[in-house]
Amino acid sequence: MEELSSQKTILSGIKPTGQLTIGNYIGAMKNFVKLQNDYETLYMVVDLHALTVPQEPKELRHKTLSIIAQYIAVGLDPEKNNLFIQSHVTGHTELAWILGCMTGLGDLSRMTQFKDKSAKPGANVNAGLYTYPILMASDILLYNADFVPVGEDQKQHVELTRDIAMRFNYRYSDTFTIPEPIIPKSGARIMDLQNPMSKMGKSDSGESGRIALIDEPSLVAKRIKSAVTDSGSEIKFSETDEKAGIRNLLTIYANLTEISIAEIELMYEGKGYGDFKKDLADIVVERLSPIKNRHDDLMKNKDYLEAVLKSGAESAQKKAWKMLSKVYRKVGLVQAVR
Ligand code: ATP
Ligand code: LTN
Repeated sequence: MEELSSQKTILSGIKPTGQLTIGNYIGAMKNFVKLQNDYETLYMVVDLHALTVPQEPKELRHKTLSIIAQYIAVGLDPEKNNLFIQSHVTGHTELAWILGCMTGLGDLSRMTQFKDKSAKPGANVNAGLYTYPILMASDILLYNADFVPVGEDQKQHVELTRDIAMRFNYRYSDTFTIPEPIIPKSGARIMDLQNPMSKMGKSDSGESGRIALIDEPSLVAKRIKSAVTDSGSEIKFSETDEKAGIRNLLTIYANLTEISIAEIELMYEGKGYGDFKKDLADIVVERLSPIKNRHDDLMKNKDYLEAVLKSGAESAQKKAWKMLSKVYRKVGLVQAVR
């Protein structure tokens, strides 16, 4: 990441589909925090994306605000970052329409996230789930983002965004910046604690397979201690499927402490999974407790959160209008007289 120059724009978003997990934190939010000092940063809660799966309206409102509070609680300073809610800015869905008219059905059908989500038993396979990557491309291109910090599962969507942007630029002349994903080398895919062959997801994982940033400390410890491992006993990183559980726990340990995996292996030579899990439970609790406390305080201060959102949306809206009118002009729409 060292080679990134300043003045560039960083943008990312998280869906309010459930409680944020340590997967969201390690794969994406840790990078949001790291990048906040040197770049222009826009971090959204992408509530329109959440509607691709059925949501209870009251809960959706609560989860959306709770994620804004968690953005601040993990260390994003609202003075330095543009924190806002996607639906507060007009332009995301409008640009998505234009981009949708330039995106092939074949491209959308290739998307792994669509294939996975629509193959789930009882899945509600609606048009929004299918066109979701176009809205994501619009989120990114609307602000000319240079870099997009995300976990591994979003790489394909950022690649599609790049293709759409290049297609538009080729057809209508240079308009969009071609964005690049920023994906952490380690921790880009934290796995479900009960099923370490699948990704920990805030809405896809069962309760015992995930840890939320705002879970009670006793629950956090319990989840780590009951994480699935294997019949072995050595604390060693291995790429084999059998070792997926311990590999995932080692990755979580390394990412929350910044101690390298090799060093952790040395620290636990001659010790068993029980000792390792006990220490990891303490580490996760120690790391998450201040986040939970700060979140809980912020949720009692709705006026403050609303002020943050107002200023975030105002400044994002200015940028969005500018880009949208440029795009409308380039594709040949007659300018409205206002
Ligand atoms: P859902 O289960 O509802 O699909 P999710 O937990 O996958 O949600 P998103 O809102 O889709 O979360 O993702 C927010 C960010 O967190 C994205 O950048 C995504 O790549 C990253 N992310 C999500 N899950 C993980 C994970 N298990 N490990 C690392 N990064 C993750
Ligand atoms: N598709 C992403 C969420 C998302 C996003 C974005 C991420 C929507 N818009 C723009 C980065 C940039 C997901 O499912 N995690």
